[in-house]
Amino acid sequence: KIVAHKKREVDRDKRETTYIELEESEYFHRETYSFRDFLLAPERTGIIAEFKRKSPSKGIINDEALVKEVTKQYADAGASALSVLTDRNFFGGRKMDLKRARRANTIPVLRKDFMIDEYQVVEAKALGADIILLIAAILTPAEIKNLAALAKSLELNVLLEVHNLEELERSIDTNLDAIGVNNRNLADFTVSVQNSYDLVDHIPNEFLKISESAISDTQTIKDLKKVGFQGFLIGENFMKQADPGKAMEEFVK
Ligand code: IGP
Repeated sequence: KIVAHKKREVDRDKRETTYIELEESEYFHRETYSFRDFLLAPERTGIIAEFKRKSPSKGIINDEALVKEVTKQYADAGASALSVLTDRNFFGGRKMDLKRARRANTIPVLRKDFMIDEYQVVEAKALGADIILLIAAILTPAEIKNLAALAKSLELNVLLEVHNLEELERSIDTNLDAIGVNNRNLADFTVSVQNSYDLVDHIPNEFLKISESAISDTQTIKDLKKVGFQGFLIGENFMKQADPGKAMEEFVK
């Protein structure tokens, strides 16, 4: 349902804003931050802190928090990267949210959306993103290859999200920088961090290893680090608090 909606949305966006206009964006020619450098920096936490107002599984999480303030607090609290939802219909995100996060911060920003078309990759660069997400569950291996190659040519980092071994094995590509294991099953919304433990040894070491979703305590991060994870994508645990930035500050104390 999300993908069908996204296709219509992208068709409309293409008619509204041309590639030439995207390339005229103030951010289009900027040098991106290295996801790897920030994830592995010893003075940072490895946390990819997410700005997410609502989701299909949880409904409204936080519709008052402001993207600029929250992302700045996340970065000050030691986030290695920021994740900003730009899907409006299902996650309450805005493309402007990504621009605002970009403008306010000097760490990598991930465009969190359902990427199905080259246009969105070019648009991600124009909005100021450093990293794009490719979700194996909604893309063919050929699509992943194409979108990742385009992202690389724009100097964007690529995070591939997988949910099981089959997706991982069919989707591996040299233009990927990081593999994220989603602990949330997109088909039924059940969550289990065990999914990360089950898949970690199947991820080749040349890729950054990220555990995504349902992380709500620091012990889980310690345990995930022990088995080889370098990045931890956390949304709801912070966003469900009135002050998500403060929540992250407390979390990393
Ligand atoms: C964050 P959580 O459980 O901490 O809020 O999860 C992030 O992993 C989740 O928002 C997410 C997501 C996605 C959202 C993972 N993959 C793909 C939209 C699309």
